[in-house]
Amino acid sequence: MSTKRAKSKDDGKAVTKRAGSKPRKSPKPPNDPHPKTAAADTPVPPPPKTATLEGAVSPQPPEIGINFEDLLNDLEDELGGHFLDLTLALLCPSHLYDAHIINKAISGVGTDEHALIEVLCTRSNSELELIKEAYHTEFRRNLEKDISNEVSGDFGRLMRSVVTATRDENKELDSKLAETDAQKLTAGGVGKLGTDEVLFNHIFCLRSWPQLKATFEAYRRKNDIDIELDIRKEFHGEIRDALLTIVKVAKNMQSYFAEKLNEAMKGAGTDDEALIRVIVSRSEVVVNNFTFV
Ligand SMILES: [Ca+2]
Repeated sequence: MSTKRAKSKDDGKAVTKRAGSKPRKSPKPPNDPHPKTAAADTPVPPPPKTATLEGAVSPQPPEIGINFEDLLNDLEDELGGHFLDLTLALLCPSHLYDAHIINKAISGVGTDEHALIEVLCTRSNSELELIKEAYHTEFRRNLEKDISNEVSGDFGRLMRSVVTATRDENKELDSKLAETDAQKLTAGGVGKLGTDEVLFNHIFCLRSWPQLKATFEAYRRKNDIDIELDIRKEFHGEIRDALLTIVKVAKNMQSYFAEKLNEAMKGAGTDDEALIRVIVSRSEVVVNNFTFV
């Protein structure tokens, strides 16, 4: 590719590039050059060097032939820091990127529940299927089994249900069902001592997004209170975060991700990893009509 070398800036530092020869580095997936599998310590192979931009999701692949390895090497020469991470991540197909995010979230000691919730509770069935496929290809592991092993309790059950990718995707609304579900959620939540977690799991993981939105509206009409407030009373910890995420996504997915962006940037400093994760995962979906709240 280009042999042009010029000054480039990243993180405030000017870097002078050499003309002519350039070091060749291995292409790497975003954020995590060689992530390890959850259980085995086997290095994950980098993306195939013969890969082209065919299949990349954002930006759309150009029609002209570009050697992917050359492109990655040139980007690594020209850029650095978080801007390089972001650029490489944007070149990665979103389901592959998500597979790496999940692997990183469950690898090693502990679990990054926030990343797991953000990815698994917001993707469509077809996206989840692609993620599972990419996870298997990249790490030679079964995502559903890894999730089962990694997270337990009510939160684990919810994550297992979500990852089965069986959410109804019928676009037609059933208003009677919304009323019935709102009634069941009331009876199984604030209407009883304790909480019927299985019921919440069933409705939140199987109903379509528009159906859930209608259910939450019915819940508000019936109880004169948003379901988020009752979820906060009935649940604690990660299961609460996951259910609240599903409510927010059902009501307005763009607002949910706008909120995530705000969380990543507010206050002193920036959660760069979360910022890159949100920008990359939504770049092809909402970048043209983002709503800031
Ligand atoms: Ca209760």
